[in-house]
Amino acid sequence: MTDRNIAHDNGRTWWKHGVVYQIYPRSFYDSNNDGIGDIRGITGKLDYLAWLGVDAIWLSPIYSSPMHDFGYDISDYRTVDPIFGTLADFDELLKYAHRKSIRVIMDLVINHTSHMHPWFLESRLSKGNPKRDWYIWRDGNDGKEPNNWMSVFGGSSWTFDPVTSQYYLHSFLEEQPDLNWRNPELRKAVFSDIRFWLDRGVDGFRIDVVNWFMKDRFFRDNPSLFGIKKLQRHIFDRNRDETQGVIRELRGLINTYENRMLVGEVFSLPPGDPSLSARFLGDGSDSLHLAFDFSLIYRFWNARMYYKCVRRWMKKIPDGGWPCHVLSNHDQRRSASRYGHDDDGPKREKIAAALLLTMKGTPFIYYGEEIGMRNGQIPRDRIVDPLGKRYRPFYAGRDLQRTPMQWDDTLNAGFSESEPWLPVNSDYRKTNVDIEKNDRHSILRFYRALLELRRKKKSLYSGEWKPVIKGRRGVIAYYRTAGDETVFVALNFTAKTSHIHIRDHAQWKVCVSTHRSSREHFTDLDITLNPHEATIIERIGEL
Ligand code: TEU
Ligand code: CA
Repeated sequence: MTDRNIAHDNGRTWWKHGVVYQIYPRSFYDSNNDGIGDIRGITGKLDYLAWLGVDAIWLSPIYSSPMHDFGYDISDYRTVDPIFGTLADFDELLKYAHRKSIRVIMDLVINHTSHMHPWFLESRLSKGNPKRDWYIWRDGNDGKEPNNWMSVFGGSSWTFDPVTSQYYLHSFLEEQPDLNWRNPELRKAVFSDIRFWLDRGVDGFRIDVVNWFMKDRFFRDNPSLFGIKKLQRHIFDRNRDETQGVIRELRGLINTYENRMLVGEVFSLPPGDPSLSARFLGDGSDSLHLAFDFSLIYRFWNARMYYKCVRRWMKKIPDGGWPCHVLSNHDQRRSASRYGHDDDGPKREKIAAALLLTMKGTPFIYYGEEIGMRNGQIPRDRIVDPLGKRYRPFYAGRDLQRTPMQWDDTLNAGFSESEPWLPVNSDYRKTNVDIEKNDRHSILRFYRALLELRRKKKSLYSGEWKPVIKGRRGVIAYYRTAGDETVFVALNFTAKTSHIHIRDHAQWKVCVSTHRSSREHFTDLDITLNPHEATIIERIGEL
């Protein structure tokens, strides 16, 4: 693979210095007009992704699946679901993506499989089946579930199977039985499936619920949380230290290939403590390359809180580890919907984008975030997410953040010529790629400018982070430095002007800004920030 730029250090550190774009394949682009996005659809949009300037794409699962959880229930790790295309389509995507220096990361869902995976079909046949121990089976406790563990999708984690009169464990849906990671044969089988994709040339994996693999050997009851019976502290079915052993083994496998990476979804509730994620970074070479911290996703719009979140995360990163940052994903409300629906919303999107793309650490962009896509409106009878079906009308589920990508203002936002699997957001006539490409002030053009700057500036893609203003009066400001290159980032989270004055006797010039032209120069950091201004300047000399 040829590299577009120096940010890649001959490919070895692309995952540190690049930017990853998450694609929910069902919703990106439909190449054959059956209403569902597919692999060829992604291949067809590689030019767009290269124009935008991302370095890698992560695909939510495209493997064979009965789709009870839209692909997060896998029935065969080595095939592509026909809804998305064929293995040949995938190889073609990989080839063309690599030609454009875009890496491809797959989702790896190995805490559980589908209940239709041949391993589980065998496992449930009899207690003596050789694959019995590949899943987690237990006798009932006085005619009830083996213990009190609760599924994140509601109800008990145990389902009774009349075939052998035992219960099996499922941390999610009953159609998603948990694998038994204590079984060495199971480990071998999964690792060999992983090798299948590494050998094809995929550049890495995003690992689903990486902190849930190992369960307590004694199946002890979880204690309750806040004294509420239905809420649990998941100390026995999640977050077990033993899981690190599995990850270390997996990293060992990954290390036998060149330039591949692992990013883990460390999911815990209640959210907000990054130390768990940090533990998965090990010493930088023995565990995951990257681990998500979702703290920002759960914060209200407030400079002080945002600063604290980022600071806490940065402080936890172990020596040799590397941070990453994310504003949204397919499970969470879209970031643009969190910043408010008044006129300030779109301005805040730009502030958040500037933070995401100028921080130290690998940024992840959720498809559509770059055009300011918001949560969709899904009528009750169109809800398909199992969570939405279970909890509506109190919680509409995750369909809202998975609506089709808005390409242009034609039928179905240019996503498909047929009725899409989820309705297109009604704002698609003004929020779409086509319109925003031609609008200098659009959020899309702002993302693109930031991505371009980040690629050019070593201080941004690999430098140190030195915070200066830590949320005081609604402003976050920091230096990014590498060698003698220095960039200064100023973000005004509020609707009021704010004055910064740091007497550093240096000369500065604007790189990217929501309010200023690149011709503007400063002497000293003497800037009056406009309401909702994000400005990035570079040091060009001494006074
Ligand atoms: O998510 C883990 C997870 O716990 C979330 O599902 C979360 O609880 C939920 O979205 C409520 O916000 C991963 C995947 O990202 C998710 O899409 C899958 O449904 C889940 O694992 C099971 O594989
Ligand atoms: Ca299709």
